[in-house]
Amino acid sequence: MAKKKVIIDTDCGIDDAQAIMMALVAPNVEVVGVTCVFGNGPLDNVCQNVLRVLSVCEREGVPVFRGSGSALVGATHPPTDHFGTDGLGDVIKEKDPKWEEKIQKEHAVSAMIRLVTENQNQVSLVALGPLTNLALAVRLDPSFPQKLKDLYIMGGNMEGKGNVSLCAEFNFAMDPESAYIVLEEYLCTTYLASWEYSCRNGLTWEFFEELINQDAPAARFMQTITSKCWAYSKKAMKNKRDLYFGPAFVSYDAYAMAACIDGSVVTEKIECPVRVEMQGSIARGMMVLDRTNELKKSHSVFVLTKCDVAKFGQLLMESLRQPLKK
Ligand SMILES: [Ca+2]
Repeated sequence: MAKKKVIIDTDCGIDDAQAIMMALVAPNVEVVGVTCVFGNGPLDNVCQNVLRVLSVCEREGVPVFRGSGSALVGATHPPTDHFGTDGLGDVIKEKDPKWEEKIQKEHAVSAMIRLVTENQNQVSLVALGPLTNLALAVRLDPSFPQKLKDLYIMGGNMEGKGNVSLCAEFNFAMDPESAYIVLEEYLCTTYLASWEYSCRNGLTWEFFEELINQDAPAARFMQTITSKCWAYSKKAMKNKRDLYFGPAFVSYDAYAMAACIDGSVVTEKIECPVRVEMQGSIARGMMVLDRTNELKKSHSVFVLTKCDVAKFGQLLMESLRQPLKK
């Protein structure tokens, strides 16, 4: 069977690293490129983080492209307290002096358009960061979305609960205009793994311990980057997530990736139009579900609601058993 071609658009924080590893290990997936965007860290850090993940998995052949370093509108001030200032928990000391040479010369947005045009209706795009590169892609090539096989997004919210602000989820809040453009103009089949979806399908901290204590380089890498990160500490209760959903280990981006790799991981979803709020003092960046079609939109997306947590956990476990034996 032909492998599923996947482009990963990422702001490579710790959960992105997890999601990328999940794609790399999946036997039915070919990662045709990784495109970088600002978000969990500044763009330079994101690029280096992706290279580190590929190196740990001994998959340096996957091309990495540099994309947008800031939002379409307004200044960007990503919080630095979640996955550290570098996005990977501020524990990696050694820096590859030649990392810039390992990044492709072609811009991420051009690469996305080229790869998808060369493989029409065959590429799944998995977006794990702010949607700036995707918004630029549809501006440069309005036919880009219809050339995709499908689109998977980690982002937005479905219950009005926010993590980075009162009502907005991080990826959408970092660039609300781009999130708006993508959800209005990408008329391809779209699956949304919202913040609440991942939080409602969390795993136990006992599972997390088992996950990172596996005997493989990728597991040891994950253990290192989560070692000093409060987001991966079960002691760091009293955050919004635990307050809303109870304590759990939640690897956000991995939920969108799992849906792409194996559709049967998703057991329930809602099909409806959605829109992103761009104005407002408390709801900027919030996604709303229009279940009664008041917005009169012609396009609906699939908002994921329930996950086969056991199957998802299995994908996580396998993703850290890398590099694969040759
Ligand atoms: Ca991310």
